[in-house]
Amino acid sequence: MLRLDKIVLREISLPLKEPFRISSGVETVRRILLLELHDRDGAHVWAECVAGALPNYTFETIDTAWLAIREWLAPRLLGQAVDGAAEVHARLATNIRGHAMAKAALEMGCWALEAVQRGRPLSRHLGGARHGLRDAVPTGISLGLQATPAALVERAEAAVAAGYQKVKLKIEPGRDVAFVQAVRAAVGPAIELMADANAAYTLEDAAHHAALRALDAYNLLMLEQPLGADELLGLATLQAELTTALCLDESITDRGRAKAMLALQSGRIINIKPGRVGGFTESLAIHDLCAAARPAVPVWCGGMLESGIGRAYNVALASLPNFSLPGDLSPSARYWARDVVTPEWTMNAEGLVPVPTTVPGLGVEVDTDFIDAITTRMEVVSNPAVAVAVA
Ligand code: OSB
Ligand code: MG
Repeated sequence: MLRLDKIVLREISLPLKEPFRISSGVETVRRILLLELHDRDGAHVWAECVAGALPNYTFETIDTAWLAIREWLAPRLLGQAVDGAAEVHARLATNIRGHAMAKAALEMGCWALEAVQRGRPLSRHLGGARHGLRDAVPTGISLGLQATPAALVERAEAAVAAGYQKVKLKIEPGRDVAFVQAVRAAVGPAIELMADANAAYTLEDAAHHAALRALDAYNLLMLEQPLGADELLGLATLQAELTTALCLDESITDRGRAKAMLALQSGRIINIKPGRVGGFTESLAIHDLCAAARPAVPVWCGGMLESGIGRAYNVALASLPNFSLPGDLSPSARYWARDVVTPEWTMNAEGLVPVPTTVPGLGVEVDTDFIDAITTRMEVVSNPAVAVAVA
């Protein structure tokens, strides 16, 4: 039983070590929305909303999420008895369209709160009775767009040397074939390489189409989201032309979209980001749907440049058995000079990130002093649902 009596929203500002550029925009200082969920029984957890500063990846932003949580979503939980975390998704989704990242932050926080209440690590609480939960998850790196192939090659070689099990290259029209070719030549045929276009191409442009076809020659593990999020038909056309498996990210906003992908054969792999699909209940549904498909559709856990708090949720999800490909789960030091958790997230030389399996909840301590120092705004939403600005 959950009964939230206070939700604290905070924005923190965390500078990336290096700007991260994708086809639709660049992040230099990550503005991150963190939540603290307090249950009436005294249990307390931190959660993270993965929305960015600008509506380039999806239409959600940190500001729309803040509004949605305060005005519409938090009031659906505060002061109310909820049987369990599995019930929260439906509560938040009914008659509130969209705002998946805002919903997910609250919903995933409820899963963690329930894990704390039951004294279980989040991974084991989420996994439930499933067999094959892992103690360490394989990770890949996502490399942002670079000015030259040489700059990308340098980063890809460093990633391989660090032990990453997969190297993902961001691409866009004009920065694609030559960049992928250079990296493939540098790292050799045995490295798992993939490209992610973040929806930058259209089949209506002959040059775009030709570039996507040309990428088929580099033995990519997959090509992620080459076309627009709503282009399931175009993606099916493209998939039929290519040997390379398409992986969908932006297109998969809920289990219905996953079913449509399977039916239309718009792709063969799904990148599950729990924030993008509205939380863990929907992530588990997509995971199970893909595991049951024939042939089974592999899934892997994507990333959104999360802080160490969001990372805890992703690592727990990625410990599920059908997360059979390396996730974008880089350790803290890849992004930040200092992370907001202790211990920071690490990866060993085999590219494995350990899954916390002993401590209840997230499995890392949140560094509240550091968070206080980098907080730029804060608001308490409490029961009764009265919003009070405190900073
Ligand atoms: O498309 O996977 C993506 C970051 C921001 C927005 C979209 C994406 C990404 C990444 C980063 O690829 C992965 C990471 O968190 O390391
Ligand atoms: Mg992506």
